Formats: sequence, structure tokens, C-alpha cells
Amino acid sequence: MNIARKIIESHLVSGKMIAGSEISIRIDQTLTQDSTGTMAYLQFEAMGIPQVKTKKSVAYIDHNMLQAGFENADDHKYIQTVTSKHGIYFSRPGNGICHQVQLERFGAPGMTLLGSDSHTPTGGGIGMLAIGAGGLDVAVAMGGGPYYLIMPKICKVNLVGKLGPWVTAKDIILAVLRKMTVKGGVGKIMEYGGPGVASLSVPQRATITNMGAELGATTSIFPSDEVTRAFLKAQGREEQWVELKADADAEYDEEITIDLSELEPLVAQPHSPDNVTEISKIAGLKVDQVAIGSCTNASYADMMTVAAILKGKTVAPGVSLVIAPGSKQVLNMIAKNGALADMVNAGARVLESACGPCIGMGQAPATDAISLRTFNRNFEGRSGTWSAKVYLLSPEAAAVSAIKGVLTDPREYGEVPTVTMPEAFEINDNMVIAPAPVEDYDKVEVVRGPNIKPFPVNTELPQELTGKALIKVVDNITTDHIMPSNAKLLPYRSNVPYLAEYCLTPCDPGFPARAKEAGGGFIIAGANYGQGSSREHAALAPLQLGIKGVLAKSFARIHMANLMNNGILPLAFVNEADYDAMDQEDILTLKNIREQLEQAVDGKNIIVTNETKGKEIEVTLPLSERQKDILLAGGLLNYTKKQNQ
Ligand code: MIC
Ligand code: SF4
Repeated sequence: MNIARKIIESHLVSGKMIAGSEISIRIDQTLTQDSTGTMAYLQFEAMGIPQVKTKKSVAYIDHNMLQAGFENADDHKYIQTVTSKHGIYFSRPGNGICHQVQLERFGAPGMTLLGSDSHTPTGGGIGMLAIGAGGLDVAVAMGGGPYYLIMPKICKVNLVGKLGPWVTAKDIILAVLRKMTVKGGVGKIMEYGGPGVASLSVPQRATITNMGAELGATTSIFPSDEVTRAFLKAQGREEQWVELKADADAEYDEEITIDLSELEPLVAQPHSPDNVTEISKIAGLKVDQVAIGSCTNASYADMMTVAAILKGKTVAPGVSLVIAPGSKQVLNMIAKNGALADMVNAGARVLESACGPCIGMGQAPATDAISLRTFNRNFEGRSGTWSAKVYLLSPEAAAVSAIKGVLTDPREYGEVPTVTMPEAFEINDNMVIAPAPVEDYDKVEVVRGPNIKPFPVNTELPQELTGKALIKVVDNITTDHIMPSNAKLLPYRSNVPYLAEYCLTPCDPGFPARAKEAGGGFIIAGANYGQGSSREHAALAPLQLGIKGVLAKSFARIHMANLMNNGILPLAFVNEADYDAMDQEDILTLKNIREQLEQAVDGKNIIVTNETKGKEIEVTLPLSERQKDILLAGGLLNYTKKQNQ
């Protein structure tokens, strides 16, 4: 068996491990962050379960850190109190980015982790089966329910050879993205193996598994070996190490090979993480901003390398360099050893340990600016500036380019700084607050600020659904298009009615008004609809606007689950020509949809009538019996309530 199947087997609650069929697994740990967490905890409260049933659940505050008004601080208070009441650990603002801290302090090989953030697979760097999901799925897991997923294919990424000087883990995952594209990982777990693995540290592995999210993969995972043991030992947690390796005769559904020695420093160009080329091919591009940090590349080693490159230099006059160390542990260590001073001396603007510019919370680039970032996503507008062009690259290449003022192949820079992994990281978990003792749960008062508004809940699926095609969008629409997030909107994550006014506005500013006027309807989309974030708001905002279904060429995994959980039908065109022939304003009807769903074998033969064109078209909606019941009930909350009656 391979590693992924071993962990799934040991956590299997229902189903058979046959790729494409529904299984459910037991979840050991959960994580939430604040921008999806408020909703997850509101939903957890709605379920009426007094105490979490996981081995460890942690709530992080790392996204909504700008406090331009009362909203974010209010949400922090809500999360701190609601978690205390229900047995969840609270990582205070300032402690760091959820994925980085989880890896450092809580992750353990062989365990399962479900997180309400798409980059939860970062934990795969330490040999966890770590999956990103919508907040409601995480709420259910906190309540002890299993997590349902489609058994993925397991794709081996065979790493051979050794990285050359200045070539990094970021270049490995960019090479995989170039090969497989942002759709290439859908329905798959990427399992890394081969002789190249041993040369990669845990944070390097985590950079790779983190950005596996950009492949659309269910998750990515590395073996747990002596390198993992050394990392855990340095984090004072050696006892949590177990060895995890694929059997010698392990089978895989697919296999690709990456020869590390052939890689060069790479860069993803605007506006997609798979638009990858060699830095050497486009070097010389004038740069306005360089941003170093995020859950992809803000480890201790990343920061030490950047500091060594910046030491004694000055950031080029036309460049604004911002650096956000990934966690308090990292920030503390570089503060003590002087590396932080080297950054500051060179002119870096040091930000708090949080997501920051990665999710457009500040540091929006200037008009038409070129911004180089060590992050994982460069979707149009995500930086907060629509005309900005964001390039993704390694911290090494970013730091060298910041000094030069132009995009630079770091190999021109000279000798690579040597940075060694510390034998012991600085450990101080004083920013993690334990929940109230069980006997005191009743005494904890949950604080709810005025920004927390009731969230929409769907109703039972009616016999017939009818409405207009309200918008028609192209392939690869991201959740950043569906529900934009930036410094102006992120504070409203617990206020869906407000957010709904911005739903799909990057594609068409008139969409929310049109949807409301029509009393709801349908969204027509291309392939890979909803790629990117796990944000449930990309389903909740359409629900608020009365959206009944989305007809798309195909869907991204987490978004499809979020639609179903909210009772919105995700329908896939059988013939792409039907997508081409459909127009905005067409009136669509799903007749006898309850019977159609109940009777559909493998989700096939579901008929949508295009009243305007006088045509019947076929769509598919492959559903397990459980998913059918969820849709019939009008979403997971209604379904769960019904089950508990
Ligand atoms: C992101 O990177 O897009 C986010 C912000 O972390 C999201 C979660 C969210 O929208 O709150 C994600 O990746 O899931
Ligand atoms: Fe935060 Fe960016 Fe990572 Fe999302 S991708 S968790 S916004 S650092």
C-alpha cells in the first residue's frame, strides 16, 4: 500500500477505497482560521453539540488582522469565547499563520486533519493526511462526525536527483503545476516519494504540499522519515513521530517523475499559479513590490535565507519590500539571532505574522505595478489592485530581485547562503489558550458583536426549479471572483447579506442586483468553477441571492462540496456544446427535480429544459445516497437536523 491509502484505511468509517466512490474518514484534528471560522462556529453552535469530539481542535486568528473598524476585533472576541466554551484551543492573533503553526506545534504523522482553509494540506509535509474543506464540514467533524469525500486516485510524484544551487522547494511545486495545471490534481492525492525526498526538510516539503492546493488536489503527502523525526525533535515533540512509508511494492493510479537536478528557478506569471516559466526567460522585468511570507514560504529557514541575502544591502529605490514571518516562533528566533535586524537595515517593511498581503489585507500594489510574491496564488485582483501583475517565486529569488529592482535569476547573485535547521526551535506556546475546563463551559459567555448576522439556510428542494441564467462565465473562475476578499470585504465574513452585494462582481458588477431582481436563478460556468479557496461564502452569498443551481463544465472539489452543503445544485454539462449554446437570460427549468435526483443512476440523465431555446439538455450530478438526501433536504444543516430528530 501507499502512504495515503494506509492512513485512509486506518481512519475509514464507511465506504470502500475504490477511486471515485464515496468514503468517510475519522478526523483526529481540526483547524479553523478567522475568516472561515466565524461561520464554522456559528454552524457548530447551530448543531447544538456541547463539546468537540476530536483529539485536538485549534482556532487561529491570522487572516482578518487589519482592524480598520470594530468588525474584525469583534469576530476575534466571538471566536475566543465560543472556542473556550466548546473545548477548542485558541491561537491568539500574533501567534502566526494557521498552517505554519499547526505544522510546528500540533501536526503529527499518520493523523488526519480537516481545516476550513484550502491550504490545510501543508500538514502533508509532516506526513499527515490534511484536507481543506468548507466550514460546515469542519463543524461536523468537530462534532465527531466523519468527513465524507470521494476516494481520490493516488498519484505518485517521484522525486529523483538533487536540487542545484538557488533552486528550491517552490521550484519543485511550480514544476509540478506547469506539468499538471490548476485542474490536474482534481480527484487525486499527490504522494511524494523517490530518492529526492530525503534531501528535503519538513518546511520545504510543506511548501510543496501547501501549493498542491493550486493543483486542485484533495491533498498532498510526504513520507515520515528521519528528517521528520529530526524536525519533531527540534520542536520538542519527538514522541509524536511515527515512521510512514509506502511499501516497496506499493501501487499508484498514476505516476510522474521530477528530476530535481534539471530544475531551474521558476516563476508563475499573472494570473494563474500554473502559468510557469523559467525566471531566466523573463528576467529584467522592473519590479515595484516584493512580498515575502504566507503559509507557503515563511519558515525559519526561508527567513534566515532572505536575511542573509539582504544583509549589508539596500532594497532598490523603486521597490517596496514587505516581509511577514510565518509564526511567532520564527519571528522570535530571527529577532533574537539578529536576522530581523539585517532585514530592517536593508529597508524591509516587517509585517506581523499573519496572511496579510496574501489575502489583500493591506499592501495593495500601485496601479499597474509588478509585484513579486512568495505566496501561492496570483489570481487577478487578489492583491487588492486590479491592474497589478503578481508573480509567484521562491524567497531566494524574491530577495535577490528586491535588491536588484528587477526580476533576477538568483543564480547570478553569487554563493548561496548556508542556513542550517536549528537543533531546537524556540518553544513557547503562551499564545495558545486552552479551552475552559469542561465543568466551567456553562459559565463562558459567548460575545457576539453587531457584525455577526444570521446566515442564510436553504429550504427543502422543491418539485420544480425554474429561473433565469443570470450570468455566464468562462473557465477557471476562482472563489476570489465569486466572493472577493480584500481589506474592505474580509471584515464581513460573518455578515453574508452584506457580502452578497459583491458576489461575482469581478466578472460582472451588475450580477447581485440582477439576481435579486429576478428572485434568484442559475449561474452558467466553464471548467474548474470555484477553484482556490475553501470559503463557504462563495456558496452562501449565491444562496443569499437566491441561486438555485450552477451549470458548469466542471467544478473544483471544495467549492462543489460547499454548494451541495448549502443545497445549491452543482450540475455538470454532459456536452460542452450545450455550454456554448446557452446564453445569459435563458429561462431554465428542472422539472420533477426531486424524482429526477432520486432516480438518477450515477447522477446521469438529469434533464434541464432551456425554455428560451426550446431545448432539453443533459447534465450530471454524481451523488451518493447521503448527498442525495442532503440536496433533497436543502443542505447539510437541514439534513443533520432531520437526522437528529
Ligand atoms: C485563501 O488563501 O484564499 C484563503 C483566504 O486562505 C482561503 C480561505 C478564506 O477564504 O477564508 C482558503 O484558501 O481557503
Ligand atoms: Fe493565509 Fe494566504 Fe495561506 Fe490563505 S494562502 S492561508 S491567505 S497565507
